[in-house]
Amino acid sequence: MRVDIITCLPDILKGPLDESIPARARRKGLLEIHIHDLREYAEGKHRQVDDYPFGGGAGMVLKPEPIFRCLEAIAEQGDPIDEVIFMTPDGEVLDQPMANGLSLNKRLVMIAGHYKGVDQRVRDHLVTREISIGDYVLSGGELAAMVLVDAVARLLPGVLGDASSALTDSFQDGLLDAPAYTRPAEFRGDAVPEVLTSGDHKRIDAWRDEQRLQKTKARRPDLLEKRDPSAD
Ligand code: 6GU
Repeated sequence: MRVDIITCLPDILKGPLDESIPARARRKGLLEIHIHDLREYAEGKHRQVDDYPFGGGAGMVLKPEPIFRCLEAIAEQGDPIDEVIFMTPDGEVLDQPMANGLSLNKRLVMIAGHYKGVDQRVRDHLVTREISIGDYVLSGGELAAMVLVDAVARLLPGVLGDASSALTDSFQDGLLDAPAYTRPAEFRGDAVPEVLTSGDHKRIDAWRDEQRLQKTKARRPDLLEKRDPSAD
């Protein structure tokens, strides 16, 4: 998969994408990330990327011309673009099924804007999807774009070592994960549940299923209502 990210703050994005799962996906050649500094597509001595909102109000709005020019330059390279995603708190809220669906694409573009937004003509003419990462406001779309890249990158075939591990995640079948333990079997007087050291995989699976169900009931009953019964 290729992901192009359009931003005025390219430095924010560099660190996280050079670490952990996105970095592993890139090393394996399964993910290619191109970061585009919007300022390079802005004109004039000041290379201005934003301006005051027509009609007044607080905050600056990203100008349309640099974004159009940047996207046109991006579209000339590589495979056809599948989705142009604008990261915005008023978008569709990201969840696991959405990440699964996006991971099937060959090429995504993400636009990370200011929190006061972007000229509406960008949204009307370039953007094919608007995505939020939750019901709270961030100061820009960069961190949200990172979250989306990470959620998608770990689903690309071959990125995770154990092929089944993405499928057993919390949320992947609508339930939260069971508690996990590692050695030592007893730590400061607190022992690992006996079943996990029993070697009886049928019992272990049954215990985990029950733990997942109880945890989901207690913490996220909304997930049980939304759940697809065929997930069992
Ligand atoms: Cl995508 N952008 C911003 N600025 N804030 C957010 C968000 C996105 N998702 C949740 N809050």
